[in-house]
Amino acid sequence: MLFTFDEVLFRSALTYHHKIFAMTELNEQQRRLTIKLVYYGPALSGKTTNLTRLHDLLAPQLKGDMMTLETEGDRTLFFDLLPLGFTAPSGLTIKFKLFTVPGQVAHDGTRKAVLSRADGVMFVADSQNNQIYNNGASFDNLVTNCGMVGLDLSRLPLVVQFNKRDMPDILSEEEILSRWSQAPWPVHFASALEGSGVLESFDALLGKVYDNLTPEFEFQTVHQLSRAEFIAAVRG
Ligand SMILES: Nc1nc2c(ncn2[C@@H]2O[C@H](COP(=O)(O)OP(=O)(O)OP(=O)(O)O)[C@@H](O)[C@H]2O)c(=O)[nH]1
Ligand SMILES: [Mg+2]
Repeated sequence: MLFTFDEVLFRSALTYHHKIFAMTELNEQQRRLTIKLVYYGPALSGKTTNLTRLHDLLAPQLKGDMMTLETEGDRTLFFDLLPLGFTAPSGLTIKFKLFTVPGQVAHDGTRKAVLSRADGVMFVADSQNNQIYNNGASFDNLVTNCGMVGLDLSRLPLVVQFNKRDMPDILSEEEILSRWSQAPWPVHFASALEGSGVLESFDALLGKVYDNLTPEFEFQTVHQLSRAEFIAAVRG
C-alpha cells in the first residue's frame, strides 16, 4: 500500500518521535511533569514568529534552543519546538514543549501528529481581511483533527490570537470580538513581528492550562504553586 508524503511523515512521527510528541507525562521517579502546547493556525499567520518571540522574551530556569525542523522560506514543513521549564517549590520539575504545526493545507498528517496529546492550543489567526476564509478553514481543520486524535475540544485549554495587527487592511477589533462573541475561548490581539501581545496571549493559555491540570496535579496544595506563580515561573 502506498502512502502520501504526509502520511509517511505522520507515521514516522508517531513511531520515531513518540517521546517528542508525548503529552502531560508525570514521571514520578524523576519528579518531572511535561506539558505540551501547540500553536495552530493557517499558513503564514505567524505561529513560528510567536515561538521565536517567546524564545527571545522568556527567561525561565530551563530554556532550550528553538528547534526548527524543515522549512522552505517562511514555511514550516514539519514543526518548530521550543522547550521551557522550571522547578516548583515542591521539587517537581515542570517542562513545557511548545510546538508549531505547518499551516499549509497539504501538511495535514503532520498537523495531526503534532496536535496529538496536546495539553493546550494557541490558535493563531491572521487579522488581514483577505484571510477570513483561511482562518475559518484552519479552525474547522483544528476541530476535525481534535476529533481524529481524540482531544475533547470542549475541555481543551484554547486561546485565539489575532495576529498581524500592524498590517493594513485588517478586521477591526470590534468586528473580530463580535464574530467570536458566541465562542467560549478568549480572544487576544498581537503583532508577533514586533512582539506585542505575544506574552499576554501565552499567559492566558498558561492560566487555562493551570486550571485544567490542577484537579489532577494539585499544583497549589501539593506543589505550592499558585496560578500567578505558575505563569510567572514560565516567564522567568
Ligand atoms: N507584519 C507582520 N508580519 C508578521 C507578523 N507575524 C508574522 N509575520 C510575518 O509573516 C510571515 C509568516 O510568519 P511565520 O511565523 O513563518 O508563519 P507561520 O504561521 O509559522 O507559517 P507556516 O509555517 O507556513 O504555517 C513571515 O514573513 C513573518 O515575518 C506580524 O505580526 N506582522
Ligand atoms: Mg511556521
